[in-house]
Amino acid sequence: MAKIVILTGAGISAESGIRTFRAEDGLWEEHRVEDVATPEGFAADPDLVHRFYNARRAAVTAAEPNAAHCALADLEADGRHEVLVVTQNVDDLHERGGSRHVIHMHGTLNGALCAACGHRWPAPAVMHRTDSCPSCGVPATRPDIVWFGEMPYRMEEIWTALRAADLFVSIGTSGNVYPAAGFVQDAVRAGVETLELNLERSSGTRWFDTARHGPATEIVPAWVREMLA
Ligand code: BJW
Repeated sequence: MAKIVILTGAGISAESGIRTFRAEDGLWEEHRVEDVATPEGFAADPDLVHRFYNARRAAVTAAEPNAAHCALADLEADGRHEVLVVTQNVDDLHERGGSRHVIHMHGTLNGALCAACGHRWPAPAVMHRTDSCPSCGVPATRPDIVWFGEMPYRMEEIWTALRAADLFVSIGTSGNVYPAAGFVQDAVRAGVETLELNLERSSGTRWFDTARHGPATEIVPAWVREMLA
């Protein structure tokens, strides 16, 4: 059975109405990235960071998976390929689209993390700085999100799957943020075939064996149809 590792980024959720990250003005939902996506930003203004993620959680709850999420679930459900989705996205649209094997390497909006003891629990719809950890009782609740300077989750598992894959596919990611941006080079070194599906050329396009450009809701279902033909 062919093993396929699929890396996804913000572009796959764009047509579900979730904004991507790198706007031309360098701002993200009107905030500087350093203020809302670093441990230092959280330490400086936890109320701001909680408000930012509470708003994003609400936006994701109101969104629906699109044809690209559903196509990847169809590829997995078909059973002829072993499919692992490694997503940088913190939304749950892959799971709601039907994918079963999903790794959230940058965490999830549905998770809460205690900055004091490391305990994790399901996030309420609205989180506050003063929420106490259900395990240690310390009011140090943060979103279970991997910020800049922090180690992404389950990296050994991801690299092992990548090296053992027959095909690596990158969908809807700009290739600007490491370590995910380096997966294509890891795959090439391991002799794995590589395919990019993105709206436009990414920073890493030159590394891929093949690249197809267009909206995810068109090019991902088209690729899956070919795989299942
Ligand atoms: C469409 C579309 C449509 C649009 N259809 N496509 C200097 C050099 C190298 C590295 C570093 C460096 N200085 C610091 C670093 C490390 C740093 C890093 O990479 N920084 C760069 C900015 C340079 N990385 C880290 O700190 C990471 N940790 C780390 O490295 O730990 C050490 C380590 C060492 C060794 C091994 C392993 C680890 C942590 C990174 C955490 C990233 N966190 C964020 C925020 C949290 C999530 C959240 O709040 O939502 O994750 S940042 C943000 O970027 C978010 C995303 O997951 C991530 C990637 O963005 P993505 O998905 O690519 O989105 P965009 O917007 O950039 O691109 C969208 C793409 O879609 C575009 O190409 C569009 O064209 C396309 N698109 N519409 C198809 N309809």
